Amino acid sequence: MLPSLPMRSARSRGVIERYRAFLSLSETMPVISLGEGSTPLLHSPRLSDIVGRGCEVYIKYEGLNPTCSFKDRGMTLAVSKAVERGAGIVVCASTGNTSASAAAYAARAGIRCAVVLPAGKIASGKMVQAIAYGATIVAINGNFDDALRIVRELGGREDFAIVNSINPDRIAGQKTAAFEVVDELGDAPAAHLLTLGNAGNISAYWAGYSEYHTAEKCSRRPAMLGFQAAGAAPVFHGRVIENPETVASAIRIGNPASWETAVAALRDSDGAVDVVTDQEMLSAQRWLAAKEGIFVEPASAAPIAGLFKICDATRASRYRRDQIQDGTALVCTVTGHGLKDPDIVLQEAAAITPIPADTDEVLRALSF
Ligand code: AN7
Repeated sequence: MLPSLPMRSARSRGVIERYRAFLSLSETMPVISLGEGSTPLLHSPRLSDIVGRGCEVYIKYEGLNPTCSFKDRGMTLAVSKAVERGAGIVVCASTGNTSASAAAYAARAGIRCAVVLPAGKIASGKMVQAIAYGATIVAINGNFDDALRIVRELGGREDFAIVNSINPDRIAGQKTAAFEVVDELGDAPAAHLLTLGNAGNISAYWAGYSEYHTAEKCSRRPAMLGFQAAGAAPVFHGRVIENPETVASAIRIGNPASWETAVAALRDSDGAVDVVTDQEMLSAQRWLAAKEGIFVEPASAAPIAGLFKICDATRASRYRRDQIQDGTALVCTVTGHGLKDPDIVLQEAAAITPIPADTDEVLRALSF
Protein backbone atom coordinates (compact mmCIF):
# COMPACT_ATOMS: atom_id res chain seq x y z
CA MET A 1 0.00 0.00 0.00
CA LEU A 2 1.05 3.57 -0.63
CA PRO A 3 1.47 5.61 2.55
CA SER A 4 -1.56 7.84 3.08
CA LEU A 5 0.19 11.12 3.81
CA PRO A 6 -1.99 14.22 3.72
CA MET A 7 -1.48 15.68 0.24
CA ARG A 8 -1.81 19.44 0.30
CA SER A 9 -1.10 20.61 -3.22
CA ALA A 10 -3.86 20.13 -5.78
CA ARG A 11 -1.26 18.82 -8.19
CA SER A 12 -0.12 16.00 -5.92
CA ARG A 13 -3.66 14.95 -5.14
CA GLY A 14 -4.76 14.56 -8.76
CA VAL A 15 -8.15 15.28 -10.30
CA ILE A 16 -10.15 12.56 -8.53
CA GLU A 17 -9.37 13.91 -5.06
CA ARG A 18 -9.64 17.52 -6.22
CA TYR A 19 -13.07 17.10 -7.83
CA ARG A 20 -14.50 14.11 -6.01
CA ALA A 21 -17.79 15.95 -5.40
CA PHE A 22 -18.39 16.19 -9.17
CA LEU A 23 -17.53 12.60 -10.03
CA SER A 24 -19.80 9.71 -9.17
CA LEU A 25 -17.54 7.44 -7.14
CA SER A 26 -17.85 4.88 -4.42
CA GLU A 27 -16.05 5.65 -1.16
CA THR A 28 -13.99 2.52 -1.54
CA MET A 29 -12.70 2.96 -5.09
CA PRO A 30 -8.90 2.74 -5.13
CA VAL A 31 -7.50 5.99 -6.53
CA ILE A 32 -4.85 5.40 -9.18
CA SER A 33 -3.24 8.79 -9.68
CA LEU A 34 0.03 10.23 -10.94
CA GLY A 35 -0.76 13.79 -9.87
CA GLU A 36 -2.57 14.76 -13.08
CA GLY A 37 -4.45 18.00 -13.70
CA SER A 38 -3.94 21.42 -12.10
CA THR A 39 -2.11 22.42 -15.29
CA PRO A 40 -1.16 26.05 -15.91
CA LEU A 41 -3.59 28.48 -17.48
CA LEU A 42 -1.15 30.85 -19.14
CA HIS A 43 -2.12 34.31 -20.31
CA SER A 44 -0.96 34.95 -23.87
CA PRO A 45 -0.25 38.64 -24.41
CA ARG A 46 0.53 38.17 -28.11
CA LEU A 47 -2.62 36.20 -28.90
CA SER A 48 -4.63 38.74 -26.88
CA ASP A 49 -3.19 41.51 -29.08
CA ILE A 50 -4.13 39.60 -32.23
CA VAL A 51 -7.73 39.18 -31.07
CA GLY A 52 -7.78 42.80 -29.84
CA ARG A 53 -10.72 44.87 -28.53
CA GLY A 54 -9.89 44.14 -24.92
CA CYS A 55 -10.12 40.36 -25.24
CA GLU A 56 -7.73 38.20 -23.20
CA VAL A 57 -6.52 34.83 -24.49
CA TYR A 58 -5.39 32.06 -22.14
CA ILE A 59 -3.66 28.78 -22.93
CA LYS A 60 -4.54 25.67 -20.91
CA TYR A 61 -1.23 23.84 -21.13
CA GLU A 62 -2.19 20.17 -20.92
CA GLY A 63 1.23 19.01 -22.06
CA LEU A 64 2.27 19.39 -18.43
CA ASN A 65 0.29 16.35 -17.28
CA PRO A 66 2.23 13.28 -16.03
CA THR A 67 2.44 11.62 -19.46
CA CYS A 68 2.46 15.02 -21.19
CA SER A 69 -1.09 15.03 -22.57
CA PHE A 70 -4.66 15.73 -21.46
CA LYS A 71 -5.46 12.00 -21.59
CA ASP A 72 -4.25 11.54 -18.00
CA ARG A 73 -7.33 13.30 -16.58
CA GLY A 74 -9.65 10.64 -17.93
CA MET A 75 -7.22 7.79 -17.52
CA THR A 76 -6.90 8.20 -13.74
CA LEU A 77 -10.65 7.63 -13.43
CA ALA A 78 -10.95 4.91 -16.08
CA VAL A 79 -8.12 2.87 -14.59
CA SER A 80 -9.29 3.42 -10.99
CA LYS A 81 -12.76 2.13 -11.92
CA ALA A 82 -11.30 -0.76 -13.90
CA VAL A 83 -9.29 -1.81 -10.85
CA GLU A 84 -12.38 -1.46 -8.64
CA ARG A 85 -14.26 -3.80 -11.00
CA GLY A 86 -11.41 -6.28 -10.87
CA ALA A 87 -10.21 -5.95 -14.47
CA GLY A 88 -6.75 -7.40 -15.01
CA ILE A 89 -6.00 -5.79 -18.38
CA VAL A 90 -6.78 -2.37 -19.76
CA VAL A 91 -6.92 -2.17 -23.53
CA CYS A 92 -7.11 0.69 -25.99
CA ALA A 93 -6.71 1.72 -29.60
CA SER A 94 -4.68 4.86 -29.99
CA THR A 95 -3.02 7.44 -32.17
CA GLY A 96 -0.39 7.56 -29.40
CA ASN A 97 -1.37 9.66 -26.42
CA THR A 98 -4.11 7.40 -25.07
CA SER A 99 -1.72 4.43 -25.20
CA ALA A 100 1.02 6.35 -23.37
CA SER A 101 -1.41 7.36 -20.65
CA ALA A 102 -3.08 3.94 -20.34
CA ALA A 103 0.32 2.27 -20.07
CA ALA A 104 1.44 4.61 -17.28
CA TYR A 105 -1.73 4.30 -15.18
CA ALA A 106 -1.82 0.51 -15.64
CA ALA A 107 1.77 0.36 -14.43
CA ARG A 108 0.84 2.48 -11.43
CA ALA A 109 -2.10 0.16 -10.70
CA GLY A 110 -0.03 -2.98 -11.17
CA ILE A 111 -2.23 -4.37 -13.96
CA ARG A 112 -1.49 -5.13 -17.60
CA CYS A 113 -2.00 -2.85 -20.56
CA ALA A 114 -2.50 -3.82 -24.20
CA VAL A 115 -2.48 -1.19 -26.94
CA VAL A 116 -3.54 -1.57 -30.57
CA LEU A 117 -1.85 0.99 -32.79
CA PRO A 118 -1.81 1.91 -36.48
CA ALA A 119 1.64 0.70 -37.64
CA GLY A 120 4.11 3.45 -38.49
CA LYS A 121 1.74 6.25 -37.53
CA ILE A 122 2.64 6.89 -33.91
CA ALA A 123 4.91 9.84 -33.04
CA SER A 124 8.20 8.62 -31.58
CA GLY A 125 7.81 10.21 -28.12
CA LYS A 126 4.49 8.43 -27.60
CA MET A 127 5.89 5.09 -28.78
CA VAL A 128 8.81 5.49 -26.37
CA GLN A 129 6.36 6.01 -23.52
CA ALA A 130 4.27 2.91 -24.27
CA ILE A 131 7.46 0.83 -24.40
CA ALA A 132 8.94 2.33 -21.22
CA TYR A 133 5.76 1.84 -19.18
CA GLY A 134 5.71 -1.79 -20.24
CA ALA A 135 2.59 -2.03 -22.38
CA THR A 136 2.00 -4.97 -24.69
CA ILE A 137 2.02 -3.33 -28.10
CA VAL A 138 0.22 -4.64 -31.19
CA ALA A 139 0.72 -2.74 -34.45
CA ILE A 140 -1.86 -3.30 -37.17
CA ASN A 141 -1.78 -2.62 -40.89
CA GLY A 142 -4.69 -0.25 -40.66
CA ASN A 143 -5.59 3.16 -39.29
CA PHE A 144 -6.91 4.29 -35.89
CA ASP A 145 -10.53 3.65 -36.89
CA ASP A 146 -9.64 0.00 -37.67
CA ALA A 147 -7.83 -0.30 -34.32
CA LEU A 148 -10.83 1.05 -32.41
CA ARG A 149 -13.19 -1.36 -34.16
CA ILE A 150 -10.96 -4.27 -33.07
CA VAL A 151 -10.74 -3.01 -29.49
CA ARG A 152 -14.53 -2.68 -29.27
CA GLU A 153 -14.76 -6.36 -30.22
CA LEU A 154 -12.06 -7.40 -27.73
CA GLY A 155 -13.67 -5.40 -24.94
CA GLY A 156 -16.48 -7.88 -24.53
CA ARG A 157 -14.12 -10.16 -22.63
CA GLU A 158 -14.55 -10.44 -18.84
CA ASP A 159 -11.05 -9.46 -17.69
CA PHE A 160 -10.64 -6.57 -20.19
CA ALA A 161 -11.52 -2.94 -19.58
CA ILE A 162 -11.57 -0.64 -22.61
CA VAL A 163 -10.03 2.73 -21.73
CA ASN A 164 -10.77 4.56 -24.96
CA SER A 165 -13.14 7.51 -24.66
CA ILE A 166 -16.10 5.24 -25.47
CA ASN A 167 -15.63 4.46 -21.76
CA PRO A 168 -17.68 7.22 -20.01
CA ASP A 169 -15.19 7.33 -17.11
CA ARG A 170 -12.68 8.87 -19.51
CA ILE A 171 -15.02 11.74 -20.38
CA ALA A 172 -15.98 12.21 -16.72
CA GLY A 173 -12.32 12.59 -15.75
CA GLN A 174 -11.54 14.94 -18.61
CA LYS A 175 -14.34 17.34 -17.68
CA THR A 176 -12.19 18.42 -14.70
CA ALA A 177 -10.22 20.61 -17.11
CA ALA A 178 -13.29 22.85 -17.54
CA PHE A 179 -13.67 23.01 -13.74
CA GLU A 180 -10.07 24.18 -13.44
CA VAL A 181 -10.58 26.92 -16.04
CA VAL A 182 -13.62 28.27 -14.18
CA ASP A 183 -11.95 27.95 -10.77
CA GLU A 184 -9.01 29.98 -12.05
CA LEU A 185 -10.79 32.64 -14.14
CA GLY A 186 -13.70 33.02 -11.72
CA ASP A 187 -16.18 32.35 -14.55
CA ALA A 188 -16.39 30.48 -17.84
CA PRO A 189 -14.70 32.13 -20.83
CA ALA A 190 -16.75 33.46 -23.75
CA ALA A 191 -15.28 30.86 -26.08
CA HIS A 192 -13.23 27.71 -25.67
CA LEU A 193 -11.09 26.57 -28.60
CA LEU A 194 -9.70 23.06 -28.90
CA THR A 195 -8.57 20.30 -31.22
CA LEU A 196 -11.28 17.92 -32.35
CA GLY A 197 -10.17 14.38 -33.15
CA ASN A 198 -12.10 11.51 -31.65
CA ALA A 199 -14.33 14.23 -30.18
CA GLY A 200 -14.07 13.09 -26.56
CA ASN A 201 -12.42 16.21 -25.22
CA ILE A 202 -14.90 18.73 -26.63
CA SER A 203 -17.70 16.57 -25.19
CA ALA A 204 -15.94 16.45 -21.83
CA TYR A 205 -15.34 20.20 -21.61
CA TRP A 206 -18.96 20.88 -22.51
CA ALA A 207 -20.15 18.45 -19.82
CA GLY A 208 -17.83 20.12 -17.31
CA TYR A 209 -18.98 23.64 -18.11
CA SER A 210 -22.61 22.51 -18.06
CA GLU A 211 -22.29 20.85 -14.64
CA TYR A 212 -20.49 23.84 -13.19
CA HIS A 213 -23.18 26.12 -14.63
CA THR A 214 -25.92 24.03 -13.01
CA ALA A 215 -23.99 24.20 -9.72
CA GLU A 216 -23.84 28.00 -10.18
CA LYS A 217 -20.07 28.02 -10.23
CA CYS A 218 -20.17 30.04 -13.48
CA SER A 219 -22.64 32.50 -14.95
CA ARG A 220 -22.46 31.23 -18.54
CA ARG A 221 -21.16 28.48 -20.77
CA PRO A 222 -18.65 29.19 -23.55
CA ALA A 223 -19.09 28.80 -27.28
CA MET A 224 -17.24 25.57 -28.04
CA LEU A 225 -14.99 25.92 -31.10
CA GLY A 226 -13.49 22.70 -32.45
CA PHE A 227 -10.74 22.50 -35.07
CA GLN A 228 -10.01 19.50 -37.27
CA ALA A 229 -7.16 18.84 -39.69
CA ALA A 230 -8.33 19.58 -43.24
CA GLY A 231 -7.48 16.03 -44.36
CA ALA A 232 -9.18 14.38 -41.38
CA ALA A 233 -12.35 16.39 -40.86
CA PRO A 234 -15.36 14.07 -40.56
CA VAL A 235 -17.32 16.34 -38.20
CA PHE A 236 -16.68 19.39 -40.39
CA HIS A 237 -17.86 17.55 -43.53
CA GLY A 238 -20.59 15.59 -41.77
CA ARG A 239 -19.42 12.23 -43.12
CA VAL A 240 -16.95 9.43 -42.34
CA ILE A 241 -13.53 10.00 -43.96
CA GLU A 242 -12.26 6.60 -45.17
CA ASN A 243 -8.56 7.49 -45.45
CA PRO A 244 -7.83 10.42 -43.15
CA GLU A 245 -4.47 12.07 -43.73
CA THR A 246 -2.66 14.72 -41.72
CA VAL A 247 0.80 15.46 -40.42
CA ALA A 248 -0.84 15.73 -36.97
CA SER A 249 -0.88 11.97 -36.34
CA ALA A 250 -2.80 12.41 -33.06
CA ILE A 251 -5.93 13.38 -34.99
CA ARG A 252 -5.65 11.12 -38.00
CA ILE A 253 -9.19 9.93 -37.33
CA GLY A 254 -12.00 9.50 -39.86
CA ASN A 255 -14.86 8.19 -37.72
CA PRO A 256 -14.83 9.81 -34.25
CA ALA A 257 -16.20 7.82 -31.31
CA SER A 258 -17.94 10.77 -29.62
CA TRP A 259 -19.30 12.30 -32.82
CA GLU A 260 -22.90 12.81 -31.62
CA THR A 261 -22.05 14.38 -28.26
CA ALA A 262 -19.59 16.68 -30.02
CA VAL A 263 -22.23 17.83 -32.50
CA ALA A 264 -24.62 18.45 -29.59
CA ALA A 265 -21.96 20.50 -27.78
CA LEU A 266 -21.27 22.57 -30.91
CA ARG A 267 -24.99 23.19 -31.42
CA ASP A 268 -26.00 23.85 -27.79
CA SER A 269 -23.08 26.19 -27.18
CA ASP A 270 -23.62 28.21 -30.39
CA GLY A 271 -20.13 27.09 -31.32
CA ALA A 272 -18.62 25.89 -34.58
CA VAL A 273 -16.31 23.33 -36.11
CA ASP A 274 -13.73 24.47 -38.64
CA VAL A 275 -10.69 23.07 -40.42
CA VAL A 276 -7.05 24.10 -40.44
CA THR A 277 -4.44 22.84 -42.91
CA ASP A 278 -1.30 20.91 -41.95
CA GLN A 279 0.80 23.94 -42.88
CA GLU A 280 -1.33 26.18 -40.65
CA MET A 281 -0.92 23.79 -37.71
CA LEU A 282 2.86 23.56 -38.17
CA SER A 283 3.16 27.35 -38.47
CA ALA A 284 1.03 27.85 -35.36
CA GLN A 285 3.12 25.25 -33.51
CA ARG A 286 6.30 27.18 -34.41
CA TRP A 287 4.70 30.50 -33.58
CA LEU A 288 3.52 29.41 -30.13
CA ALA A 289 6.91 27.97 -29.24
CA ALA A 290 8.97 30.87 -30.59
CA LYS A 291 6.67 33.73 -29.51
CA GLU A 292 5.23 32.51 -26.21
CA GLY A 293 7.62 29.74 -25.13
CA ILE A 294 4.87 27.11 -25.22
CA PHE A 295 5.87 24.01 -27.18
CA VAL A 296 3.03 21.72 -28.24
CA GLU A 297 2.61 18.86 -30.66
CA PRO A 298 1.16 19.64 -34.13
CA ALA A 299 -2.40 18.49 -33.33
CA SER A 300 -2.42 20.74 -30.26
CA ALA A 301 -1.65 23.79 -32.38
CA ALA A 302 -4.98 23.44 -34.22
CA PRO A 303 -6.89 25.89 -31.96
CA ILE A 304 -4.09 28.44 -32.29
CA ALA A 305 -4.21 28.10 -36.09
CA GLY A 306 -7.99 28.31 -35.76
CA LEU A 307 -7.80 31.54 -33.78
CA PHE A 308 -5.52 33.06 -36.43
CA LYS A 309 -8.07 32.05 -39.05
CA ILE A 310 -10.96 33.62 -37.12
CA CYS A 311 -9.00 36.87 -36.73
CA ASP A 312 -7.98 37.07 -40.39
CA ALA A 313 -10.67 39.12 -42.12
CA THR A 314 -9.63 37.77 -45.52
CA ARG A 315 -10.46 34.18 -44.57
CA ALA A 316 -13.85 32.47 -44.69
CA SER A 317 -14.22 31.06 -41.19
CA ARG A 318 -17.18 29.16 -39.75
CA TYR A 319 -16.92 31.31 -36.62
CA ARG A 320 -16.46 35.01 -37.21
CA ARG A 321 -14.39 37.54 -35.29
CA ASP A 322 -17.48 39.71 -34.71
CA GLN A 323 -19.13 36.88 -32.77
CA ILE A 324 -16.55 37.43 -30.01
CA GLN A 325 -17.70 40.18 -27.65
CA ASP A 326 -15.27 42.94 -26.69
CA GLY A 327 -13.44 42.52 -23.39
CA THR A 328 -14.12 38.81 -22.97
CA ALA A 329 -11.81 35.90 -22.14
CA LEU A 330 -10.98 33.12 -24.59
CA VAL A 331 -9.31 29.84 -23.66
CA CYS A 332 -7.35 27.59 -26.03
CA THR A 333 -6.56 24.10 -24.78
CA VAL A 334 -3.26 22.76 -26.05
CA THR A 335 -3.52 19.03 -25.52
CA GLY A 336 -0.04 17.53 -25.84
CA HIS A 337 3.62 18.44 -25.30
CA GLY A 338 5.84 19.28 -28.26
CA LEU A 339 8.40 16.63 -27.29
CA LYS A 340 5.85 13.94 -28.11
CA ASP A 341 6.72 14.40 -31.78
CA PRO A 342 10.31 15.66 -32.06
CA ASP A 343 10.85 14.32 -35.58
CA ILE A 344 8.42 16.76 -37.12
CA VAL A 345 10.49 19.68 -35.85
CA LEU A 346 13.83 18.08 -36.71
CA GLN A 347 12.67 17.37 -40.27
CA GLU A 348 12.30 21.07 -40.96
CA ALA A 349 15.41 22.18 -39.07
CA ALA A 350 18.52 23.25 -40.95
CA ALA A 351 21.53 20.96 -40.50
CA ILE A 352 23.89 22.15 -37.77
CA THR A 353 27.48 21.73 -38.96
CA PRO A 354 30.16 21.51 -36.25
CA ILE A 355 32.97 24.09 -36.19
CA PRO A 356 36.33 24.11 -34.35
CA ALA A 357 36.16 24.52 -30.54
CA ASP A 358 37.41 28.09 -30.68
CA THR A 359 35.82 31.24 -29.20
CA ASP A 360 36.42 33.39 -32.30
CA GLU A 361 34.93 30.73 -34.52
CA VAL A 362 31.85 30.53 -32.26
CA LEU A 363 31.46 34.33 -32.30
CA ARG A 364 31.68 34.31 -36.08
CA ALA A 365 29.12 31.50 -36.29
CA LEU A 366 26.73 33.46 -34.05
CA SER A 367 27.00 36.46 -36.43
CA PHE A 368 25.02 38.75 -34.11
C1 AN7 B 1 -2.62 15.73 -28.62
O1 AN7 B 1 -4.45 9.07 -28.31
O2 AN7 B 1 -7.29 9.81 -30.08
O3 AN7 B 1 -11.11 14.87 -29.80
O4 AN7 B 1 -5.76 7.73 -29.38
O5 AN7 B 1 -3.60 13.10 -28.83
O6 AN7 B 1 -10.75 14.00 -27.49
O7 AN7 B 1 -10.01 12.67 -29.45
C2 AN7 B 1 -5.70 11.33 -29.29
C3 AN7 B 1 -6.36 12.49 -29.59
C4 AN7 B 1 -6.14 16.18 -29.50
C5 AN7 B 1 -8.06 14.77 -29.98
N1 AN7 B 1 -4.87 16.40 -29.20
O8 AN7 B 1 -8.85 14.74 -28.84
C6 AN7 B 1 -5.45 8.86 -29.03
C7 AN7 B 1 -6.24 10.01 -29.52
C8 AN7 B 1 -4.01 15.39 -28.98
C9 AN7 B 1 -4.47 14.06 -29.06
C10 AN7 B 1 -6.64 14.90 -29.63
C11 AN7 B 1 -5.80 13.81 -29.42
P1 AN7 B 1 -10.28 14.03 -28.89
